[in-house]
Amino acid sequence: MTSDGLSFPIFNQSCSSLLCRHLTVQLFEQLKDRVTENGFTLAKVINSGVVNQDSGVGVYAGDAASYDLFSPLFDPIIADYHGFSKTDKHRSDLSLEKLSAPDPDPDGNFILSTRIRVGRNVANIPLGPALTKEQRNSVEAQVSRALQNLTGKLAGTYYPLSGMEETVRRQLIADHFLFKAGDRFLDAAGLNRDWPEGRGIFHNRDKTFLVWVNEEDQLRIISMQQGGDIEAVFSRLINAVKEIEKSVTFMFDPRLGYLTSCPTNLGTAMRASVHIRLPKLGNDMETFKKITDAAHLQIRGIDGEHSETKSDIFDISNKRRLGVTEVDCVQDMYNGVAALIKREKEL
Ligand code: ADP
Ligand code: CIR
Repeated sequence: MTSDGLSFPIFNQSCSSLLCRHLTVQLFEQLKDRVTENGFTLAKVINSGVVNQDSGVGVYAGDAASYDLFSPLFDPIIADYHGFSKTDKHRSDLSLEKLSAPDPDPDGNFILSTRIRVGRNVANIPLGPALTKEQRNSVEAQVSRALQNLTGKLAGTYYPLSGMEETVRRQLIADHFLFKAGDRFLDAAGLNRDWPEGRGIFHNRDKTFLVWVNEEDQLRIISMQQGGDIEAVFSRLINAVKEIEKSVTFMFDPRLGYLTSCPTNLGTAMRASVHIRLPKLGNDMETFKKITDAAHLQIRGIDGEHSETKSDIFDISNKRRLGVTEVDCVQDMYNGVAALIKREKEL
């Protein structure tokens, strides 16, 4: 069932998304006739959460104006997810020297790989859910041109999704480098329109620096490598972001930080994660969750968001991204991972 925007949506009894918890009939009536200059409406904001009743959040913004016009719905969802109030102001800080994260697993017994990504969108155009085909193609042209100019260890090649060999595409996904196709949450948000045109991936030779183009956000800038050297991964990411910023101006809001299509990514738009093998904690989810909750971490399966864990390997990452700095995000991840390893060794 899609959201028609005329009548209050039907939510299943089992629905526990932030959307169904915060959208009241009164709020729906207040917002249902509002439209941004890019044609984004309440029906579009909530469609993903109405179609996918198992959403954790369920809302997307179509443009910067969506966060203003639909703020009576977005603000409580943002407060609930990030603990960020209406009067809070985001601060960005990409200083490597403020991070204290020595490799928590120097013998390589637990951490398989470390990855830090940030989402970015181009200033003065809509976000992905309201982007036209022409605008999306123009983002791809602008960003791929900027990336081709990178030098040294960041130098690499842009591979458009259109025309990519199926075996290559599947292997890139299996190796955790490329986004999947057909995500139903993104689909209902309007983010898969005209697929695969305008999408692609850039990476350096070693695949330690990658950029996804026109997936959930127009850019996902990624630094990753085997093992647990978090500082090396953060350092490469900072360098890459600064280089790309020289030729692309990103959408930034003084209160909400970097603007992204999903409100969970606002602020730093950063997810710092490890893939970590924890066989003992994996069998004691109560203790596991206690540690991750205290450290503000999220547990995902290793095939990306909404994937289930099939083995004793987990994806552990920072949950908070707004109202905390980039350094805080990585520090949260480091602190929690160090605590998990300590507990795993004790069990
Ligand atoms: P995002 O991190 O961009 O929000 P996903 O959770 O869907 O999106 O993850 C995207 C891909 O990155 C998936 O293939 C996932 O397995 C991979 N990934 C995430 N963290 C790591 C990590 N620490 N090491 C290796 N691959 C990772
Ligand atoms: C959902 O609501 O489940 C999806 N739209 C994705 C939400 C973002 N991810 C998250 O909570 N970590």
